[in-house]
Amino acid sequence: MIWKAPFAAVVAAFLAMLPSNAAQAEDGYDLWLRHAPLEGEALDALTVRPLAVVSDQAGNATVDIALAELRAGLSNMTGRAVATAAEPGATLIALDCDHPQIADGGAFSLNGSSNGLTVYAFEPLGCLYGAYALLRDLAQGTPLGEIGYSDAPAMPLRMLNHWDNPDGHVERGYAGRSIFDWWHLPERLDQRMIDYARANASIGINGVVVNNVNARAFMLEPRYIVKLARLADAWRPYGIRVYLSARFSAPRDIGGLPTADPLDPAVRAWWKAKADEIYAAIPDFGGFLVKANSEGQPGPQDYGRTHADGANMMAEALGDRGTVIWRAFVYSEFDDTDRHAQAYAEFVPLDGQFAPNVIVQVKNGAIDFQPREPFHPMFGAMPNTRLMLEAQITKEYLGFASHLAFLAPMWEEVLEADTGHGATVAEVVAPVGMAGVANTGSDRNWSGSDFDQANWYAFGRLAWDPSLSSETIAREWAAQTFSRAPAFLDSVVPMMLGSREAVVDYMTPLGLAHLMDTGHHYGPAPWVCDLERPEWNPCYYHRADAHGIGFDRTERGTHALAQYAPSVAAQWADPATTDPIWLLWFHRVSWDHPMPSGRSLWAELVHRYDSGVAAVDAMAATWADLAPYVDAQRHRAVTENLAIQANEARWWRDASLAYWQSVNGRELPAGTPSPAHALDYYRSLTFPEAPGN
Ligand code: BDP
Repeated sequence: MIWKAPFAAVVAAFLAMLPSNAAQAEDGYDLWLRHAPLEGEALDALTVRPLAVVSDQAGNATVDIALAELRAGLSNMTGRAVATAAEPGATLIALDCDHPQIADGGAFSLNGSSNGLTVYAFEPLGCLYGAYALLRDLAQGTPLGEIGYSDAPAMPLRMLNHWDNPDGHVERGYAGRSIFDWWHLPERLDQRMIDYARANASIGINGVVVNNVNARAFMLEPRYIVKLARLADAWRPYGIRVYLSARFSAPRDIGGLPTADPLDPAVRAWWKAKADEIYAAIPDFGGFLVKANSEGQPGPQDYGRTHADGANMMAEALGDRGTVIWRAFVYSEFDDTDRHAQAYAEFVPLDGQFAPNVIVQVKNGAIDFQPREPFHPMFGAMPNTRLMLEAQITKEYLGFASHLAFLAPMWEEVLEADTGHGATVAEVVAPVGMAGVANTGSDRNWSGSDFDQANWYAFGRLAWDPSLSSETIAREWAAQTFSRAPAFLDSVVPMMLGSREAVVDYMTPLGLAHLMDTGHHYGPAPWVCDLERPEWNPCYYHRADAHGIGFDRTERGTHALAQYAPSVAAQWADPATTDPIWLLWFHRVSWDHPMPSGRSLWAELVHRYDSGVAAVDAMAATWADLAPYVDAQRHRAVTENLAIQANEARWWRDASLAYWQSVNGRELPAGTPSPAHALDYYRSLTFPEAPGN
């Protein structure tokens, strides 16, 4: 078959000339780990000579994964077989995973030359992270010989929190059912569990809380411990430790005790025995995540004890084997102070009282994962407590999976914020870590939409290195996920970077918040004012009437602003000088309030809604132009989502404006289109079947 090789070469050359959408359809399952064929200089550097990938530490499970990833990735990228032993004259990629000069904790160094590249690390995990970093660099088109740098994770704990229930439902999940098949574990381990670990390890995630913070106590029973042990065994070589959300009342719920009082000796003994039982099965079990005395969950306050009493009791049970991650997301139906101020008020007085193996996990903002919130005032205010940042990757309040919103700019905004206590938020949490509420599900593309994969990716990358810019992350992700063509990236990256601001504009502009419909949080409902708990009502947050709109958190109002350091509070104290993005978060102003743009508040609000809608239309146009660079299946999927988003952005704008007009009795500025329907229409819409609730 002498014709075969030249014919194949001709075909390959022809295929290389075609835009990539002529290639096989893709469904997104491979995430950013597609390792698409290289071209040009990057390909030449890998194909001038035979390629070999080797390590003296082969045989170690983690090193073997690194070797297998490199061999498979390189062979995909080059279209050639990769040798598993050094051959004379080969380009050698070597893993040295026992190198004393590199730090532990996953650090690595990549040293490329024209002859090959060595990954240096102190331990196998560093080699694995180095291998993924190398693949990431190559997949972006960097020639092997130009790769040379050292890297190490900035934060020790980089974790995902799954709000997955044991029955497969995912609270605030918009990507299908849970990826965890508890029913068939431990006997059956789905391949998805390995692919999930790969994806996480490739972005440095090293901890996974497998179950919802609204936890079922039975997940601590022996039958679940064996299931969890199977996952722990599967993920260990990927550097991932498992954690459980623990229900505080478990000693009562499943332990047969009459109380869960943290100071009760029998309760303490129960948790100690439970911890021992878990460690016997999972020696590197990470620890417990606890949501206590929040939204109806049990906690130490049920017994007149503090959060520190509860957390320290569980920390004692774990000892130096693990960590208690105690959530600061608390607000109470019996507390009529501003919800914004409640977590700070409960936790800051406890500074210094938490055991060394307790971490307090603080949401990025003081309310609840809104499209935009100022950083939580607890950051920087508890210097003697280990604080960790909690971000939400799943888009509960940002349009679910169908709205394109790249969240790195939102997290970057928080991480870069100067707390006024001598550190940025990133500096406060860097010694501890970051947790992200996962957006994974059983959907083929994992996250319910192709672009939501970018948020999983961005979370991991920022937890690894919070100084990375959103732009760098977007570029990396888009190059690996879709196409490294410069023309594609120059267009898709700005589109991603502006996408979250578009959501802010059409949902909650100028510092408005929590205007989503009740329960499921799908769509607008600023008119809801009659729910039993005041802080569940959108009216509680916007406070709009004929005179004005906004929440006064200055000393004339709830004084929550005083929880920020003086230098920060000063920036937001005066409505005339407050950045408009925070205006209605901290101030109540009249509809005629003059804005820096020269418009009145009312005109500015209308303008922002219109900008948000226009931005979505612009994203759809940009994406349409990018069809030549993207396989048809994923291109169409994104196009369909953008059409949903365009409709829903208009719905948000129209419903919100119709409601504000009903309150302020004002006309829209000249030339502004009226809402498509009367307010009653928007109010009549109900969505009992909305997902994730
Ligand atoms: C809210 C979610 C709710 C979570 C809660 C939490 O609506 O489902 O249980 O946060 O973080 O945003 O505990």
